[in-house]
Amino acid sequence: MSRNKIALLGSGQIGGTLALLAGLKELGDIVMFDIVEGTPQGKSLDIAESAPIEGFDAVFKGTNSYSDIEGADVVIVTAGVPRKPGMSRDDLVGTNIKVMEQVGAGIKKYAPNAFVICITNPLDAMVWALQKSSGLPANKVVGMAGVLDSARFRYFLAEELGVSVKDVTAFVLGGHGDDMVPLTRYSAVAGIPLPDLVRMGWTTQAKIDAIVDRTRKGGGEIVGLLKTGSAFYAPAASAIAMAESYLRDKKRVLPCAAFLTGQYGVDGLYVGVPVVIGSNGVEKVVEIELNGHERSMFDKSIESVRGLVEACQQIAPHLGA
Ligand code: A3D
Repeated sequence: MSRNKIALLGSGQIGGTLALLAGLKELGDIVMFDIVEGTPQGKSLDIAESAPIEGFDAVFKGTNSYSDIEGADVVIVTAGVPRKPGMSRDDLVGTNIKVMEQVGAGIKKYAPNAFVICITNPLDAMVWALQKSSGLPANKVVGMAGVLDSARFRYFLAEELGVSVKDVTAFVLGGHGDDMVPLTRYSAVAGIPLPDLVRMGWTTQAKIDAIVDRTRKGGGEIVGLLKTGSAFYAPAASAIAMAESYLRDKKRVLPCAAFLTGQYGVDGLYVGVPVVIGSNGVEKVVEIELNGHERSMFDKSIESVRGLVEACQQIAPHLGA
C-alpha cells in the first residue's frame, strides 16, 4: 500500500508546524507549497533532515508549482496573511479571498478528490470561498477553528480545576470570532458537567465566565504577545487531528466549520458545529439542543458569519450565492 499524500498550501508558521507534525505522526508523504520561492523547499528539507533523529519515514517536497500536489489525499490551506496587533480577523477578507480563489483553482485542477481543511482567516468566510472556488463537495471541505477554540477552553479549564487536560472535554459552537459560543453546559471533567463542578465548589461561576471570555479572545491574546503574527502551534495540532480522523477513518466527533443545509436553522453557510469526520469527510453534523440564552449567542455569531460572507460576495460575485 502506498503512503497517503498530504499537500500543505501555505508554508508559513502554521504550514511548517503542520509538516513537522504530519511527519512525526507518519500521516503520509508531504508536499509543501508557497508562492515565495525557497521557503517550502528550505522548510521541507530541514524537516526531512530531522527524520533520522525522530525516526519517521516520509518523503518531503517543497514546491512553487501546483502540479506537485497532484492526487493529494488531504490538502491543508494556510495560504494568505495572518493578523497583526490591532487587526481583527475580518480585516483580512480583501487579501485572503483572492488567495482562496487561486488556491481553490489549484485544488480543483490537481486534487479534486482530496479532503480539504481550511485554516486561513476569517475562517468561516474563507472556507466558504474555498469550497466555491474549488467546486469540491461540501462534505470534503471543512474549516479548522472549533478544535482550536475548544482546546483553548479545555486548557484554561484544566489549569483552573487542577486536573489533566486529557480529562476535560469542552464545546465551542458558532463562528471563529470573538462572539464564538463556548458552551459550559456541554463541557465536563471526566463526564461531570461544569455546572455540577460549580455546585460542588470546585470553582465559581465568575471564574468560569472569565475563562469563557478568555477563550473568546484567545487568538488575540497570542497576537498581542507575539506582535508579528498569530498562533501557530495549536492551530497546526488542531488541523492534524482533523486530517488524522479522515485518513484513519477514526470517526472522531470534532467541532469544525461545516456547511449547513438547514441544521441549527442555518442554510448555505459554514458554521462551527460538532461533526463526525471519517473516510467520507464530514459524515454527520451533530445537532444538539440549545437553550434560549445559547441560541441567542449562536444567532449573534451566525449574523457575524453571514455579514462576512456577504462582504466576500461583493468582492467576488462570480463565486455565487
Ligand atoms: P504566515 O506565516 O504568514 O504564512 C502564510 C503563508 O501563506 C506565507 O508563507 C505566504 O507566503 C503564503 N501565501 C500568501 N499568499 C499565497 C498564495 N497566493 N498562494 C500560496 N501561498 C501564499 O501565516 P500563518 O501560517 O501564521 O497563518 C496562516 C493563516 O491562518 C492566516 O490567515 C491566519 O490568520 C490563519 N489562522 C487561523 C487560525 C484559526 O483558528 C482559523 C488560527 C491561527 C491562524
